[in-house]
Amino acid sequence: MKKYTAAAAAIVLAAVTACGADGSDGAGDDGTLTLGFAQVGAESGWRTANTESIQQAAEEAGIDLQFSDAQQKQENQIRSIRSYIQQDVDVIAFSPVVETGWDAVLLEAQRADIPVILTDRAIDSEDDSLYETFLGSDFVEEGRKAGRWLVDNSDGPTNVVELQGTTGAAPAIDRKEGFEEAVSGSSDIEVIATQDGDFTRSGGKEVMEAFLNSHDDIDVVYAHNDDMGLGAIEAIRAAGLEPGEDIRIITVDAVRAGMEALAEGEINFIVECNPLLGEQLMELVEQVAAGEEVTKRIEVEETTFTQEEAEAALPDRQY
Ligand code: GZL
Repeated sequence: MKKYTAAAAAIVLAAVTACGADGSDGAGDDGTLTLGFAQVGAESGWRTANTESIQQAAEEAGIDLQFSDAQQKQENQIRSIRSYIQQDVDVIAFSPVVETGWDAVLLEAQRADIPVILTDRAIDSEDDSLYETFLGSDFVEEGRKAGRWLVDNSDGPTNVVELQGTTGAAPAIDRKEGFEEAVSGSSDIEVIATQDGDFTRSGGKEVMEAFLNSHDDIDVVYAHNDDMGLGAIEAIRAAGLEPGEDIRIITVDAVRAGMEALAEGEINFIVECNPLLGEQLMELVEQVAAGEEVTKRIEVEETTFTQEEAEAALPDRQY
């Protein structure tokens, strides 16, 4: 009997030690936290600033960052999240490229007892226990700000073409909703065409070229991000028209290239979307890794810029 008891005790001890040694119940052996981050891609100036903010903040916080770029493909983000589960990281964070299709992989993370943080973009799920918190912007309000500016700065019939972000992405869905809500009270403002430009400069240029070929009465472009707005500027110039004058342009983000075009008069109004989420994200990583309760939705500060405001703000912009 004694022989079996000792053997059984050895097996239990080995199991417990093995479990504790792989850091599955907290930070690594030296106390360093590991964060697995699955980024959308590198599609825009905003994304670049967001990535740099996360990488710099992880370094400053002494957090080991495992980082992946999904090239705007959901299957790549899901693959990265699964690899972080396999690695048994302390926390997983990601910016969901689209709103749906995440429940299965997030359930796997939950069963592996790895907390998940959503940054930048949200998911559309019935089960909000699948993530600890969302850190990012109110995209519907961003759309409202764009629409309100147009209502306040239009005189008479105004035809708008809309360059939408990636189909199914929270910022694309919400910025469209907010803009439509804000202009719905003005019978003069009509969205005569809307199409997905995938948040990229080339996508914005291609869609704007198509709009210009099929419409000769475009007054305003509403682009869901600066990069598509900058692509539209190229198409408008190629058509022999003056951006900011013949066709006015409203965009969202306020990255450097967009702010420079605004200050030069090629863009007329920009709604800021703050990409600098890194510091707040690392604080949240430390809190959830320690098992602390965190607020379910944390929205960041952001503003808007006219051409005059852009000129004044440019010298101090971080991105
Ligand atoms: C918004 C972010 C969007 C930016 C685009 O938070 O998800 O994705 O507005 C980026 O520039 O591609």
